[in-house]
Amino acid sequence: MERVPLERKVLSENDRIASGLRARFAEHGILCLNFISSPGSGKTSLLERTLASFAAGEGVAVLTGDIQTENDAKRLAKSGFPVKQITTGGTCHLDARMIERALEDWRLEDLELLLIENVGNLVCPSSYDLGEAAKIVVLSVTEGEDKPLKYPSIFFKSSLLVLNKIDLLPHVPFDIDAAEANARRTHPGIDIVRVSCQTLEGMPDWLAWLERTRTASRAVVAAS
Ligand SMILES: Nc1nc2c(ncn2[C@@H]2O[C@H](COP(=O)(O)OP(=O)(O)OP(=O)(O)O)[C@@H](O)[C@H]2O)c(=O)[nH]1
Ligand SMILES: [Mg+2]
Repeated sequence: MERVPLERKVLSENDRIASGLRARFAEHGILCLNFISSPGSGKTSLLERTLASFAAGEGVAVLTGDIQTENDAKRLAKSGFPVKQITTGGTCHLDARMIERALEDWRLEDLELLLIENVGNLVCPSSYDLGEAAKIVVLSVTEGEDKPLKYPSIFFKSSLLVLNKIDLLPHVPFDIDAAEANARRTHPGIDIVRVSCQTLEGMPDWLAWLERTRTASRAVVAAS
């Protein structure tokens, strides 16, 4: 079979499973967020800081994707919240089937927020719907302000851009205003927050975005 029709078939099968997941998340009132970035931009660090902001016993859980190791799950499990590693064994993105399998032995009734850290990659994960309510793209200041123009798909599909590692701005030639302008050129409606997972600068802006999104999601559940 030619590559393009095969790719289309794989993606439509993924879409079918993802819409089943989305329906289950809606049924259980779960907000699911899919974090995507290049390797090392700070997805796990952002999730560590985020989990630390929650009260013990909140209905929060994390799935974290990696090609090879369990390192991120070990880091995130220190929070005390349920965490599961999905090791893809070479695949450069998570897909909906992997999420479905990972959720098999979790009680969705107990969850209100599901955070998914995708495999570090700015290209492939953008094509695979995981049933999430929103994608969040993380870009760090060491990566170059042109990335939203070079990899437009993930910036176009994301609801929020987290510009991370702003503590490094004095040390790198990164024009953060140009990065934001490039992101808005690709996706005019994208929300943007600037944070440092190191110094915690900007963290309240990210947590406020998350809280607004959780409130909006609860309102949808209440109305349905
Ligand atoms: N200076 C600085 N370093 C940071 C910041 N956030 C993360 N780092 C560092 O960047 C490195 C990568 O961070 P991770 O959180 O592992 O990045 P990741 O996106 O989860 O990486 P992958 O899972 O491999 O894709 C680590 O050494 C972090 O300590 C930040 O805000 N400032
Ligand atoms: Mg990580």
